[in-house]
Amino acid sequence: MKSKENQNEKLDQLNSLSTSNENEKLTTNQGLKINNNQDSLKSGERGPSLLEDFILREKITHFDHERIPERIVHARGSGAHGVFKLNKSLEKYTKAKFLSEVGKETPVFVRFSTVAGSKGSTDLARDVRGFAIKFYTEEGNYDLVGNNIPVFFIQDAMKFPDLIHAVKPEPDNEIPQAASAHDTFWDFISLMPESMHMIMWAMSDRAIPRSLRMMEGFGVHSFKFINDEGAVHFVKFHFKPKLGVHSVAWDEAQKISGVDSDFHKRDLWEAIESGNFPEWDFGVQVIPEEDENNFDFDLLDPTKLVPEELVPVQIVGTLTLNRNPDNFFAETEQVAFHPGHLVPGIDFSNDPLLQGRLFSYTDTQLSRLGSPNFHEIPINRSINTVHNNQRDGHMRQQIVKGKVSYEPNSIGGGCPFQAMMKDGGFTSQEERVSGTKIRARSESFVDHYSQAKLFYNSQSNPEKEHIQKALIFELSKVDIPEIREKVVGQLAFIEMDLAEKVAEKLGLKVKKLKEPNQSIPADANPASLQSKERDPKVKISEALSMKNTVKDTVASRVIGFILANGVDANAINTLKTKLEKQKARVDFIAPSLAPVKANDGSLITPKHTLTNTSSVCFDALYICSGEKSVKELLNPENKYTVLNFVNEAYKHCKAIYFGAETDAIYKASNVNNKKHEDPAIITSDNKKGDDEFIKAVAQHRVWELEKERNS
Ligand code: HDE
Repeated sequence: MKSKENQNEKLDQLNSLSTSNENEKLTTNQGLKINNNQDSLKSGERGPSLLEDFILREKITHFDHERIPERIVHARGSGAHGVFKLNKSLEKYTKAKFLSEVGKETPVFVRFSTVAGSKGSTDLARDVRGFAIKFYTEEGNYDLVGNNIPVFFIQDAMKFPDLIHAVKPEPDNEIPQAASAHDTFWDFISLMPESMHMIMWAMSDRAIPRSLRMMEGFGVHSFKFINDEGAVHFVKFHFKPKLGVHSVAWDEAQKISGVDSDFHKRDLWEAIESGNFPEWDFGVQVIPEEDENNFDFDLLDPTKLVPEELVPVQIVGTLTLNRNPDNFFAETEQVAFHPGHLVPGIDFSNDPLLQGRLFSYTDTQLSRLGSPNFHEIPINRSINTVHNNQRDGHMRQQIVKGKVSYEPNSIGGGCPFQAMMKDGGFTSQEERVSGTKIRARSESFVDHYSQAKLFYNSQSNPEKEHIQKALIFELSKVDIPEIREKVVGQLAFIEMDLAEKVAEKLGLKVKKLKEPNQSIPADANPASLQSKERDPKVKISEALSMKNTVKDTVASRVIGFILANGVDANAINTLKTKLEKQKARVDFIAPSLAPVKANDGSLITPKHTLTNTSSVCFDALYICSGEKSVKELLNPENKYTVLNFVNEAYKHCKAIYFGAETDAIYKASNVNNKKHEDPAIITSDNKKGDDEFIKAVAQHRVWELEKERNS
């Protein structure tokens, strides 16, 4: 019923565009009312068009320039507005007002993205996800431009263009799109031991999230907090999703890319529209400046994380996304983030990757948005009024009055004045810096494998298997055998068992490398050449495994109800009410879009047909009760599709509920004949019902039964 209402609402909206305000007439960009928007001006009805047709030319010229260059990385994105609320003051560590006053609410705009693919590429690529937040604070905009993975591939900004060139489609034939499974990426990686920790994350299920709402966010680099007294602490930023961190299976990801390449974008949009607002706990790991050198890794090295066992994450705030953009281009496309958009109380560390970023982001906006006035685009405007002597430039919006555009001045009464520190004037940390001018890397960056090991060893068995399979998939797409061999050689430094399992499927023998990067001259700094492992304090970290994530909610999960005429209305309504009470969503899937007549005569409007969607778009399936319905679902026209739904959901470790009288479907599917105690398969036989099903949906998947389900 709901979907019918939605349809009507949509029609109303469409109609309202033409009828809502009769006084709103079509005009040119100069405000001239247009009398005919159907035909161009011609010399005779069948004659050539006239050059003087300024209305046609304005319309087409604007159209010709509708596209702007897409982001060089993170081109594909989805954004939303929201609010950041502080629940616990960090005043002890930082003078940033939005982190000091308990209860304070700061408006935000968040943009999630994939990295490698172009703007029109699929959401479900195996990739890192960007997690960029613009906080519109009263002290100016603060941007936290992070990722869903807490470390990065490289240690120094110098290598970023190389990394991105390697992962992007190959330059001769522009293949493959939004995929790292190709020669140039793995060629680069095979020669970059420092990337191995990140590779473990990127090959894990973190790189194929179920939803943008179910990913963690990390600031990645160490930043600095500065308090009122000038005391300095290092800080790592974390966002932990209240729905838990969940992912799809790789087979599923590939299929979603075909069925709905906007899967994440749509999921975020629909969750917000339905009032299921995505939420994250915001937390910080705070480290006193004097402890900087007390770790078995360098805090400035972006290929390292700070294990939560060493420094716990203090949860201090909540990030909630509660409003979709009104216009994708104006907001999500034109939003311009920059790690250098700071507020007093937060500063950079000397992480050499972060330092390079500080230059890059303004530069890229200049070519992407085309003007130094990108801060005047509504989505980028600070809520604190901007006063300065910058003037002019492309597309200037602000009309500044008066003669003065310099400082100091008397003519303008000295305005605008510099702000004292007590007025919130920004000052950088007074840091003593001395050193030889040198193009080199610190020896303290030299351990490339310990944390790769930490991550791999912290995974559950199914997670480890997924990493192995991802590596096998990726490397099997690499054409040059030597590259595969070298990567396997790198893996051997992480875990011999991992290297051997991958090698076996590639038909290789493991050869441990001696000098991983032979392309770097021998007199270059040794830090980038070899790895000297340290003995890390933490060998297993629970926070790194998704096994330990939140699994007690079905909120915003999408459950597909498969049904046909004669279905048991009562059973459907009972389960649907229970699920919706817990904020899950129910979608009806039927052989056609014609309303389904239930056994009590009521009509149910399907949202999908069996053929316009697929089980990969749902978190769980309910095969609705009713003998007649089952008969129709198993007729020759529907049988294959229905069984495919069930078999795929089974393969992808989802919860499946076989309602009463659906035995024939159960028996014809792959679920049958398994001797297992599978908690996520609900049948009337195993005496389980609605409540067990809902519990199973909340668990997300039974990954531990994956082998059994696929055997
Ligand atoms: Fe970015 N990055 N990046 N990056 N990055 C961009 O800026 C760059 C890095 C990240 O939704 C670009 O506006 C360099 C790390 C996100 O609009 C560009 C280096 C992390 C987004 C750029 C890095 C990120 C970007 C492209 C190495 C995680 C999307 C368009 C020195 C902490 C923001 C743009 C959005 C975007 C440069 C490394 C995150 C070209 C040079 C590490 C989330 O300026």
